[in-house]
Amino acid sequence: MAMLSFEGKYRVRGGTLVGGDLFDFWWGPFYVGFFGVTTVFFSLLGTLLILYGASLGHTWNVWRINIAPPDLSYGLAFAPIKEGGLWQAITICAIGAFCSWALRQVEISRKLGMGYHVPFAFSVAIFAYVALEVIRPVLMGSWGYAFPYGILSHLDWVSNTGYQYLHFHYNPAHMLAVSFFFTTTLALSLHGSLVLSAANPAKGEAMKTAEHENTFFRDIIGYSIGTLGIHRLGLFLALSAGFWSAICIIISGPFWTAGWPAWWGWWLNLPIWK
Ligand code: UQ1
Repeated sequence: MAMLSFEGKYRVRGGTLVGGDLFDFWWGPFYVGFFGVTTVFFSLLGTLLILYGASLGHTWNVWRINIAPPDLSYGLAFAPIKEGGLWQAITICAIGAFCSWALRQVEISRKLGMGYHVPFAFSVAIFAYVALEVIRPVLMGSWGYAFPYGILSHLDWVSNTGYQYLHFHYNPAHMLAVSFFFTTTLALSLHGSLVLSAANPAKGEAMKTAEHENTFFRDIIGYSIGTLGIHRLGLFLALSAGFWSAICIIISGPFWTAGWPAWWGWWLNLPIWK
């Protein structure tokens, strides 16, 4: 079915979570819905607050603009607007926009009768952000532990926070996250190259199919995970990367305060070395 007639068939009422029919319409190609309105509201307000925050700073150099969270001494209270309150408002807007976007994905999935895999996957990315900006600062007792909004300043934050634990690569959850990130790129490069190789035969020859793809992997490693399986594996790998990233920072501080190399003491202290 051609795209335009498909859209005509499936642009149907219903599936909304909030607002009933009120926001159940399209703006050009975009489905709006209640959460389309809230997405635009939070993104616009957040962007304007970032611009205002930048205007209060010392530079318009995009690399060096910085909007910092409140000082540690404010704890978990609201801070004055020019002392981190702006950062707090921007964070509320960001979370509002991200969650609105996820819920708009849910409404579109419901309309189309699809599974919720897309909003579920996006929610893991939201979880990673919320882990850094809300969960860990709340567990540590101050918004000042969150990362600042700025290209170089947030890199400085990552470096400083990492060195506070001496060597962040010894964090076992960080090890898992990094391994999942690398394995994700391996899986996508295998999958992308396999599909393109099947879709691009020699000139004049017919395009190859899933049977060729299966056979390639059975010939080379004795196993093919299958065309649906590779997408399940890819989603699992990518979500695991995001999930363990969130875990590795949540445990740093709230549940482990020494350097991460020292965590491996349990290995050195095993009775088998005695
Ligand atoms: C695979 O087995 C498969 O099934 C045919 C694909 O689908 C097109 C793939 O993209 C890849 C990469 C594989 C091989 C993957 C493993 C884990 C054996």
